[in-house]
Amino acid sequence: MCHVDALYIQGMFVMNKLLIHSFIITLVVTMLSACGSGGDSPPESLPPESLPSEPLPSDIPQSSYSLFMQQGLVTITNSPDTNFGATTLSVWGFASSENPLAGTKVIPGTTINAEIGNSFTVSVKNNLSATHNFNIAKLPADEIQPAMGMPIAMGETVTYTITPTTPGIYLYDDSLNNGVNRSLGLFGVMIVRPEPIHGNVVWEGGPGYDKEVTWVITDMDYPNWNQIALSNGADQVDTTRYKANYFLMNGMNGFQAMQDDQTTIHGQVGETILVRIANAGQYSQSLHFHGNHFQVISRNGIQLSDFENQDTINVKPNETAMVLYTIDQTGHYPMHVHTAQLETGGGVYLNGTAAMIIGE
Ligand SMILES: [Cu+2]
Repeated sequence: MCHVDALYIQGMFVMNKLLIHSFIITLVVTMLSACGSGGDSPPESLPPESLPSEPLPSDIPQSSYSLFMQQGLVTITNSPDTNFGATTLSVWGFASSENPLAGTKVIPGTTINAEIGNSFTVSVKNNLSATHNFNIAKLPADEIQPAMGMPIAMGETVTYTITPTTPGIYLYDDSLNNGVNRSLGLFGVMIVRPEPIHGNVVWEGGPGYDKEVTWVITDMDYPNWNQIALSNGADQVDTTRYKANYFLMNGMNGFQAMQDDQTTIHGQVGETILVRIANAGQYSQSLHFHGNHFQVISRNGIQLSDFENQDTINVKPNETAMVLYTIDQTGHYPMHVHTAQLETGGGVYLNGTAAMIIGE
């Protein structure tokens, strides 16, 4: 990052923290173009150049999933502007393999991909030091066996059979301890798609799309919840007190998320991107998209027929939404949250919830 531009950003920030739009636009423009054209040094990292138009291998439904509840780490990088903010957070998560290597992402948990009408299994093993559970919000009880929410003791495994019937995004979690277990990272999403015969449609007879991204957002009160739960147990957390100091987008800070090609909305002018959103945190977040408006097609698993045209969507804790964003112009645009505090991580600006939108 060029020094002049970094100083300019700093100055903007000091002058008016509330000028979030100007700030982020300035930042994005600075990060992605100013330094690259005639600047004194190349940009530190480039935006993603292309996204696969075919489904990723990870999107293909599997007949069985294994989730391991265990401790993991979230690595937060420095702000490229201030060189502050880097830290490592100890969390819990639903890992895809047992004893993951140090640094393996466990937030969000393994994404479960499913197709309506096709049964598959999810084995949940508890490698943590207390009782936990497994729960999929808004999934009808008759679509999963055995019943969700049963205690899974230390070292035990429960294998569920799931036969989903309604396409969409579902938030799964450990619902014990008044949300403390979820807040520490025990969450992930299940994505249910219609049968491929219907093409790239959100549901049978529903709107089509060209590409899709998933945004799982969360927040953490690291000193009062994580550190107490990790040292004394989740039942020792005072849940009447919560003041989040980290806000994560797909388990990353804003700077990381804006460089992540699985998080970026990226396409050609005219392409429509399906954005599936789940809020696993404790705070409501108002996500504001630049560049174009979007249509809200589903909220909390309920398919809407009269799509709202918006540029901001509020997603409450434990809720989900799906929106369609059509790229109608070239350029780089931010998605950010409309609350300044939620744009921070450990008090460092733009370490919070953010993503990038790129039209080509
Ligand atoms: Cu904005």
